Formats: sequence, C-alpha cells, structure tokens
Amino acid sequence: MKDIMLKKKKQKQKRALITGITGQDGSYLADFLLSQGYEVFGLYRRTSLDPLQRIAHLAVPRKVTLIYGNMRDSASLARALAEAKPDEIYNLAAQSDVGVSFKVPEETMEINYFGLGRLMNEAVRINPKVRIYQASTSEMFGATPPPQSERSPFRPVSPYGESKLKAHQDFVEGYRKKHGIYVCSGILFNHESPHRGEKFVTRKITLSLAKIKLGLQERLELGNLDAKRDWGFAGDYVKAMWKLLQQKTPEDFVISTGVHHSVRDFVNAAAEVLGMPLSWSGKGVKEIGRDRRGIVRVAVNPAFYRPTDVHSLLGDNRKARRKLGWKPEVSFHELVEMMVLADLRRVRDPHRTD
Ligand code: GDR
Repeated sequence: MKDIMLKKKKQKQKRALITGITGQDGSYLADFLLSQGYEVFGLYRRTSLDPLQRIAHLAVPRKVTLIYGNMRDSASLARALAEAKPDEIYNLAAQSDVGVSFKVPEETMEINYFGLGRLMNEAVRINPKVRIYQASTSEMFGATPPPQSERSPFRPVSPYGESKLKAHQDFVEGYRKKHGIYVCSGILFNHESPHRGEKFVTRKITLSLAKIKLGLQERLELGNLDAKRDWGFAGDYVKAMWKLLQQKTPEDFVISTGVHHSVRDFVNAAAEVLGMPLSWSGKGVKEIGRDRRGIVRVAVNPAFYRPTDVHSLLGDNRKARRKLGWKPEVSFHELVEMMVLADLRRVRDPHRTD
C-alpha cells in the first residue's frame, strides 16, 4: 500500500527542463522549481571554463540532473528531451550579451532564433502537450519610447534584439496560433543579482567599485552613462517565469519593476553603499566621476559604447500584477546593496563560492 502511494506521488512529480542552466537565471530558477517539488533537468554546454560554478550547490549534491546538449544540434536536444521527458521547458539558453551581438550577429541568430526552433520542433514531436517558456526580452522594444507594455510596438536596435524578436514572432506567437501549442514569452526587463555575469554593466560596476574600495583597482571605465534601465532582482523574476506556465491559456507578459534609473544612477547608488560618494564633471565621453579626494574613479571609454543602444526602458507590469498576481519584491536600492556587499565579500575572500 505504502509502495503504491509512493509510486503515485512519484508519478505526479512534475519534470522541468531548463536550457541555459549554468546562467544567472538558470540557477535561481532551478532552486525555485526544486522548492516547488519539481524534478529538474538542466541542459548545459561544455566550455573550457568551469560552466558549473553558479550551480555547484545544485550539481554536486545531484539535486539537478545535468544533460549535455547544444542549441545548435537537434540530435543532442532530442536526446536531452527523451531523457528529461519534461512537462515544462524553460528556454534560457542564449547568446545574451547585447554588445557582443554586434560582433557575432550570425552566431546570435543561430542560437537565439534557430536554437528555439530546433528545441520546439523536437519537444512538440515528443510531447505535443509540453509547456514552453521562452526568455524574451525588453531589448525587443529597442527604440520604442517608455513605458513599454505588451501592446507596445517592437523596434529592436541590436542583432540580439532582432534575434529574440524573430524567435518570439515565429515560434512563440506563430506556433501558438498555428499549432495550438502552450508556449509563451516572458518579456523580461533587466534583472540582476550577485550571480550576474561580470560583463553586464551592474556587476561590472559593483565588482569594480568593491575592488577600488579595497585598493585593488584604480578606476572603472564604462560606456553610455545616460542609458536607462528598469532593473529588478533575478530571484523575483524566475517566479514569474514559472507563473507564466501555470496559466490556463498561454499568454505573453512584461516582467519589470516599473521604475528605471540611468547607468550613472547605478554607479552613484553603489558608490554610496561603499561610503565613497562621487562627484561628476565633463560631458559625454569626457565625463568623469571623482571621489572625495578628487581622484578619478569612473571614466567614460568610447570602446564600451555600442553602435546603437537602447536609451530608455521602463516596463509597464500591470498585466503581470493583475493576471499572474506577481510583483517585484526587491527594490532598486536593495538590489544595489545586495550586489555591492556580495562583491565586497568576494573581493576580500576570493575563495568564497556563494
Ligand atoms: P543590456 O544589459 O544590454 O540592457 O541587456 P547591459 O548590462 O549589458 O547594459 C545595460 C546598459 O548599460 C550600458 N553600458 C554598459 N554595458 C556594459 N555591458 N558594459 C559597460 O561598460 C557599459 N557602459 C554602459 C549599455 O550600453 C546599456 O545601455 C541585458 C542582457 O541580460 C540581455 O540578455 C537581456 O535581454 C536584457 O538585459 C533585458
């Protein structure tokens, strides 16, 4: 009897496959799905660097089953799907660096667009009832002025934004309409955390300022300080991903905080946390930020400008609040403080893995 009960319970356990498990969102989402009782499978790509760093706490105790696979390779995706037999798929795998996408536009399209096509074709062939979450992005709005909502037009200004828009139109909207598949896009605005990659501007700022504070770095060089982003906490946003797949009918949602700040604001907030406020002078590429002693700590370097940049993103999240019952929990200043303090701890003790 007990065995039958256990079996029944086991049968009911939902299975999720996360592509891009080794990224910032992959690790938060895996933690969250495990807490919801899911069996979690993660698709990962072998690289020369240790790709499992962010998920060591999940991979080593084997909480997540890792499956080797590649978004460029249909056969590897078919194998992964056959092993994971997912009820839900979260497609987080991407060439996600907007700046880099100008240098490798074809590769960006190959992974972000064709990759989703391959994944969906294989997934639906195996299980037409599977539910698929696609990581869409506020970069799809591009030049559309703020605030941006689900009804705003898409006008991407980068190869990254274009690849994500095409994936959204062809495979999310298209497959949903034509084939009745449960697939939806979370149109996520920027979301950050202490696990953000070091090349993205928030993490670059918090890590560099922590090093400057401890005398290990002279100055921080940035590009466009005037760009405005709607920055939220990744831990909050993965909950929205899950909620998107629990709806009766699949729909797309903007996920954002509804507040935005400039890159300069982020620098100022981080510097304040470290007790080293900055004063600014100059304009454009000549702009600099000095500390109390007058030493230049932040400077603009044109090398970090993009050929075209998105100037201002501010997400209207009312639909998500209303229909999903989702709201962001971590404020801008709490997020900045969380990231700065984590980097300060890491810089003081480089052996930390948290
Ligand atoms: P973004 O994030 O392009 O919005 O995409 P990023 O942090 O790279 O840039 C934000 C803004 O900061 C400006 N900026 C700099 N950016 C970087 N990386 N490095 C710099 O030195 C620098 N100086 C100024 C940028 O020009 C830009 O305006 C992120 C990614 O995670 C995408 O994958 C995701 O889809 C979107 O967020 C939502």
